[in-house]
Amino acid sequence: MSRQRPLVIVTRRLPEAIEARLMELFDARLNPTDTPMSKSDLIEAVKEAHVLVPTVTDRIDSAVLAHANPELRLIANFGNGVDNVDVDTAYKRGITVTNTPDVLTEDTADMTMALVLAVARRLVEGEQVARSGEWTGWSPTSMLGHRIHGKRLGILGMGRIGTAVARRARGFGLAIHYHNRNRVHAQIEEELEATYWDSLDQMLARMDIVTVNCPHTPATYHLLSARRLKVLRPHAYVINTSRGEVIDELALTRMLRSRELAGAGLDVFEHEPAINPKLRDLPNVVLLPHMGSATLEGRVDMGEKVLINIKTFVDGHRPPDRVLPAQA
Ligand code: 8YV
Repeated sequence: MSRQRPLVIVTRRLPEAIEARLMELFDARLNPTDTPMSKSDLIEAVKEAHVLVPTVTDRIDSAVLAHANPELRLIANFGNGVDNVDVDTAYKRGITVTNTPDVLTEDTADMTMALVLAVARRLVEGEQVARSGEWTGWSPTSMLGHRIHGKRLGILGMGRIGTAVARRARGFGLAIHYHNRNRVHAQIEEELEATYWDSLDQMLARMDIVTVNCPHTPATYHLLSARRLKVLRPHAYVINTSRGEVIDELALTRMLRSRELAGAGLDVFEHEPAINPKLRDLPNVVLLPHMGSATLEGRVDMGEKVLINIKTFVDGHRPPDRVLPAQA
């Protein structure tokens, strides 16, 4: 980076305090209207930037990176998941990629549990009845959901967020089961009284609720495929606060429509911001607009991470949240 103050292009609006600090420290170009950038906007950005700060709404793929100026040295993603960035191509071009782990773990785990409760206890339907002015009064058989206490929760992906979900779920009396690339430390299994399933199919066949907490990578794309969804029992609920691509959304929608699955709580979708209209029509789903980490505190912490990653990099050190390609 040749200039004293590197040109940092930020693709979306960030919390005020973070934007102010970015302006103080760097030659920052912000996006005050918060309009999502088109592919050609992104190409223009990488032609100029020394540091790019994208978010989940920006696809920084090899076609975009092909236009990067040689001085683009860092992509400091505002977000934990980096499936929006072609990390392999960036690495090959000598561009460092960083993300914002840890700081959104608790908020995302909270939202996962909120969706478990919302689906099982029909919170959205109940709220609509109360708000409609057409509530005719209490009845022993109205608005019956299902108890979660004593049920089996299968966590798909036992990383930071999956573990935080398990801790909460224990408090709700759920039995913890999990599938992960690697078995977690025995001490954590013991603390959570968690059962590890090497076979995802075998776990799915026995669960009452499944939460998706793994990242979207080539290996996890449609991990919950049409075939695997069929393995679930008809009373099961599926919750996803990770990435839509991990589930075959069309197959899930079909099964929810035919009641081969009892319900779903989805904060993420395969083709965001589009949501399958057939999914939107279903009464047995709770849909949220990708807001798992949407707390003011979380967004400020994510911004702080972005600042630290850029500053350490610009000062010639290795940034703390460096993301490497899978095979590096
Ligand atoms: C963020 C997320 O809001 O960090 C992630 O991986 O999914 C979200 O919670 C988003 O990615 C910001 O870019």
